[in-house]
Amino acid sequence: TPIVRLEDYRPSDFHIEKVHLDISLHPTETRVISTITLLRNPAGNPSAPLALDGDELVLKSVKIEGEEVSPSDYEATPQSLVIRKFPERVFDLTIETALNPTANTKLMGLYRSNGIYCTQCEAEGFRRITYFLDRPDVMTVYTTRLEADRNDAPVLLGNGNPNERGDVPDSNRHYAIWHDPFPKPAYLFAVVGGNLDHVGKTFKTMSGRDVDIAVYVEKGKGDRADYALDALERSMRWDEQTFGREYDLEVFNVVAVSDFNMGAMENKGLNIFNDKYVLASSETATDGDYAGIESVIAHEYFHNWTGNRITCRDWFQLCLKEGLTVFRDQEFSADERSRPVCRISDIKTLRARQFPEDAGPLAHPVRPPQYSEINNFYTATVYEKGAELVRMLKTLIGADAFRKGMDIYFDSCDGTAATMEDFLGAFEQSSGKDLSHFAKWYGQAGTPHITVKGHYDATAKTYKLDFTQVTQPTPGQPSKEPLVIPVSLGLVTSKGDLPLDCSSVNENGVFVLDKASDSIVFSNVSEEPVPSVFRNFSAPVKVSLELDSKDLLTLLVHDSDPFNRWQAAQTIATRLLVRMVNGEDCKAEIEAFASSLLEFTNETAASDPAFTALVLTMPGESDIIQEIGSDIDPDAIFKSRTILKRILSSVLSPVLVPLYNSLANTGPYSPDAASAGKRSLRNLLLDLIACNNSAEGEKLAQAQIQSATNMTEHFAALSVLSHIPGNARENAFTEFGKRYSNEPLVLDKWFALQAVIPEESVLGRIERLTQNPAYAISNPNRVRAVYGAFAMSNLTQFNRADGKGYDLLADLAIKLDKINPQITARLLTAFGSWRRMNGVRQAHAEAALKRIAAQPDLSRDTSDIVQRSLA
Ligand code: BAL
Ligand code: ZN
Repeated sequence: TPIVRLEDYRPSDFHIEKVHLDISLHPTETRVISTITLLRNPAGNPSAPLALDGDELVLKSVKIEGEEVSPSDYEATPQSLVIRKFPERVFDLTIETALNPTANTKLMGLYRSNGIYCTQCEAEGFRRITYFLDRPDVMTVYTTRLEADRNDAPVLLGNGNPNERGDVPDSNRHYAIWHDPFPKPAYLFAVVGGNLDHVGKTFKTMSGRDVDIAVYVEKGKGDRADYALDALERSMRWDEQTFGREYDLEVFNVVAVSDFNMGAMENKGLNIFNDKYVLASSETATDGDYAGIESVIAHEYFHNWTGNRITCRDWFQLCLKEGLTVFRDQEFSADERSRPVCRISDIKTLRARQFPEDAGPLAHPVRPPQYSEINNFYTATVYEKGAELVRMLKTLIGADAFRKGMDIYFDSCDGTAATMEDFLGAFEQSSGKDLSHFAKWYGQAGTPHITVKGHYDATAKTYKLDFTQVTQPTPGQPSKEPLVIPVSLGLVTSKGDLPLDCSSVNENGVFVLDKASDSIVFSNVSEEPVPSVFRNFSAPVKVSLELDSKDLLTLLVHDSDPFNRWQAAQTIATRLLVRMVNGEDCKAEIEAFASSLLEFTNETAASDPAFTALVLTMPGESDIIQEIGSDIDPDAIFKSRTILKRILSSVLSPVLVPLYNSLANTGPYSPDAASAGKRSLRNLLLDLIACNNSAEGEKLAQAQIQSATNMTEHFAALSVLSHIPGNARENAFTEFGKRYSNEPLVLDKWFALQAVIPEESVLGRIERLTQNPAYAISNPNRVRAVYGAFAMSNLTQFNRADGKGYDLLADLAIKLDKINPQITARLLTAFGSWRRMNGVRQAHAEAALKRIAAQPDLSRDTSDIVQRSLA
């Protein structure tokens, strides 16, 4: 497979002044007539032929200035159209292609989802609609005429503003013309046609312009679109207030479809969403779903400035829009909800998804230097680590210079296809700082490991901190350089934070580590403190700090930084878990730790239930794997976690049931963060009760299912039951499956919950789930619910010693690759930690990967992941 390299970037040989698309929608015979106005780019190769990208296209005709071009004057394949004879001036090229949206199961380009015509063009889907210069630095103005059967598709939507609509005389067809005045790359193109319901309102922008905003959903689901509309309105207001960014078109439409590869897509003025991130009602969506909708709606909306108005020069710059936009949506959620709770949740996601990626065969820098399939780089590294780099930048230059830098970036790059260098340049200008060393974060893969040692000198009243940083080699990068690492810190005693008297620490308590090792000394330190380092997770690094449990408990109770309070408990628990995995019995120590958590719970449960729930949630299996590193025994990890939770439950038992009862819901459901926080603690308590007393847990869970007034309570109770084998569980599953048989998004939760049951019989259960009438291999949400949950979240069964878990995924991948390569490749990233597993597991995983690799006609997506995983 050809490799695309950043260093080979060359400007396009042609500009496109404008494009006019005439799309006549039909389930199997859609016609696309594209007229592009072209001229040579003076910066390109003056003798280059016109080479347009295609993908599985059927060409019907080619015209230049309205004249049919003879087939001898061009070379056309489904993958490209090369024209060698054309006028050396501005000219119109008209291309007609024929598409079959119904047969398009890759869900890239134009396809049908439940009868709705929709498109997905990022990264390279537009070339599946027409031949084009499908690269993000070719930006142009689009006018789209969309035509369809009036009954089949009464709603016709496009990018930009609506211009005109009407009936096609003497037919049952109608049309709509949309014009987008903002030049954009092809990946932001979109159309939708279907029989849709919508909710909408008028949004007044900060300069007083009226914008019609609307959320379109499948017929009959209009009552589930209100929260998305509300989140959209709040996002628009927030971007005005926080970054001074105003919306720029007369309309903004969001459309939810049920078959979608990604979460959502930021097409200009016409965001298309996976319905999972739009549809919500208290009966069908959990608190987590509501939070997800809020953040994805915000994310896609924020792309209007960070992604659309300023786009990427090439796909290597993907983090320019994604890392920055994730940062923006995280800040939005933090402002709308509890900032510490959001931050800890984001860090948990980063550690669970990005850290393993950075430590495995698929590790790559936030700005990768090369790719063979760009779809495989929509990763946790580009998105989540990319967001952390933006956050570090803010920490390093300060909030004022950061905001000024964003203004400079918006002013200087608006309307362009930009690079990371353009972005960082704006902050060099606003801060007056040289960011060239910081920029190495974008090119170096791997998670830096920081070791910190503290020494107190009681006589001199000084406290010294020694830092070292090391990053392990990653594929293609055998040696690593020291990075610029902002260390936000404090010195904590039982009376709280000490003043920081140290010239190396700025007024915000930040020390910048930019060497392999460095030390700092604090003066006037009145008593021996406990260092609190990497407050608020100030850098995406792993930290080793020699603190004993007593010190960590001091942080849990007294640290002014909520993240490090939470981290202190996590560190204690992780250490205990690792020792247990190694065969130690740590009962007495676990009990002591649990007693501290009991005290903590008594103090914080009432005032901050959401934070309490986070502290009481023990480290995940993935945290333990990362701590241990290699020769992983999944069964031992599972067992240790179970024992730890049992002991915690038993020590907390005096408060569990009373607190659980006191948090019972009164009044109607509201998805707000405070109410959700109470539910999260209550549901965690139910889980703890069941850990140690399954009879009591079963009884309470069944009662909670009966009394639940919303899906959060209902599903949490079902989750608790799912860990207790027996009739109660099976009956509850059956009931739930029946009750929601017509609710695919609800069934996805039910699919996933069953797929992660850590029991040998789960393989048969998965087989049965895929026989459910609601299951469809063609729908990414269903496949992710069953196989994604199994492979990513069922540690013991996916990594079974008999290899049957790996085989299950391999069998699915071989089948699915012919239908949807993008989803197949994504699922196979679950093999990313196969070399960490112990003995026989590795051999089974390798055999499964090799079996996939040996398939004929493997897609580029799947082949890329499999090859890199085996390398
Ligand atoms: N651009 C693809 C989906 C997203 O990150 O918004
Ligand atoms: Zn995005």
